[in-house]
Amino acid sequence: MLAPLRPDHRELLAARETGRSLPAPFYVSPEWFQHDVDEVFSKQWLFVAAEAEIPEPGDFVTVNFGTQSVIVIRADDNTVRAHHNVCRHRGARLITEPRGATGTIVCTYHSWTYDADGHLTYADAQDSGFDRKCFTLRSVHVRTIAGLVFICLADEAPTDIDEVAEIVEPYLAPHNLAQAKVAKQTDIVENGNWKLTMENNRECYHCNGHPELLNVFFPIWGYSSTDTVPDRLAPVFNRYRISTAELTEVWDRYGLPHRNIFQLDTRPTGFHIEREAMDLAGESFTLDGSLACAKLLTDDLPERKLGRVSMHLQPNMWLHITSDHGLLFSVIPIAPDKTLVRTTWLVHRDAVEGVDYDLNRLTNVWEITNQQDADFVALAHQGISSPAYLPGPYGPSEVLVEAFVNWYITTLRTNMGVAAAEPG
Ligand code: 3BY
Ligand code: FES
Repeated sequence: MLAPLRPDHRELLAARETGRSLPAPFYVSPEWFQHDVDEVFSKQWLFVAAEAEIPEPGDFVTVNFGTQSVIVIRADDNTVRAHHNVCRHRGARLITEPRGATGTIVCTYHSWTYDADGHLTYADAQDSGFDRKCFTLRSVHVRTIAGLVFICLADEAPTDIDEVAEIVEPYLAPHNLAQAKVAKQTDIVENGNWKLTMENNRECYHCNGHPELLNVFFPIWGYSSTDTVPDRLAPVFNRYRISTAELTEVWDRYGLPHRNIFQLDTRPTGFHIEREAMDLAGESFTLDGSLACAKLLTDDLPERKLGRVSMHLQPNMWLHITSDHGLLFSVIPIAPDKTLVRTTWLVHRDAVEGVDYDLNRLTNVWEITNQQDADFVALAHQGISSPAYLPGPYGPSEVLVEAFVNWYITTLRTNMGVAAAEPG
């Protein structure tokens, strides 16, 4: 049974003013948290894993949020399947480990046994009329896009995922993430609401707080190449324009799409994808911008300097890909003030640690950046928890934050049947 929408919350949702951060209850109230779990995380497509995490049949990861748990497993035919992690006998959770490899899924309670497709293959001591076919695991929608695994828990998943895949696949597929291997994965629990984690990701207004990342990341969000930029950004913007012109030739030579596509708040599965130059050596997310992994992700794309492909997808992911590695981020809400941020570094399957890459050099800049971001998110959550908090205005460099918040409000209004209040 879903939590009912309190009248004051219905009013807040109807009346939300655009152009400003959200009123406090959206971030701190346990009821809103439950609405987010029920109406956003249980209904949208969620990024939950890289295919590289489950390369062989039988490899699985489990994804938990709220009271839900899902098994994402590679089947014998090499496709990825997702099932509710709930036994069809008397409901026990089947797999408690976060990841692993298994020939069959065996319930530890009474040993009902399922294959990777979810079929019940064994149930001891049943009547002669017992039909195993009636007790297949309840499946969850699953979709892979260029090596990224998405699930949707709704009975009817948003259908625009096919259009999104068609647009983003040509950007992502040349980087071979489906054939990559995981070099490292980290989990950070941020002390803030999941929306603050997403909002923080969607702007570089705070990027002076990321001196290491800023060596290579042009903080140009919200400006187009013809805009007049603030004085402090002028030198960096100049370098950005020159590198972009150089890289555009390279991208065109290899047929790599690079148009900036911004559909973050105009569709159910909102997304943004872009190909951008990077500063200094322009090759990778290292302190000097030079490669972190000598073996590039794609054998037939031998350019070290490709800049980055970046994608942002509502509600819970973003990624960056350079010529030598992929960096994937997924966000899972744990509590109103606790959010899991999972970061996965992917390199070429044959890249050898200590030979082709040094793990510390590969992960250093983003491990530092993630910690800085976690600190910002905690500060934001603390401030918003005070009765003194009032929603504040978004500036020009916060367009992606605004798009996230607008998408979130539209999604909630649609899913909860709440109309926007008449202005005035
Ligand atoms: O990863 C990102 O896309 C954002 C932008 C700058 C900082 N950051 C965490
Ligand atoms: Fe799973 Fe009984 S609850 S076998």
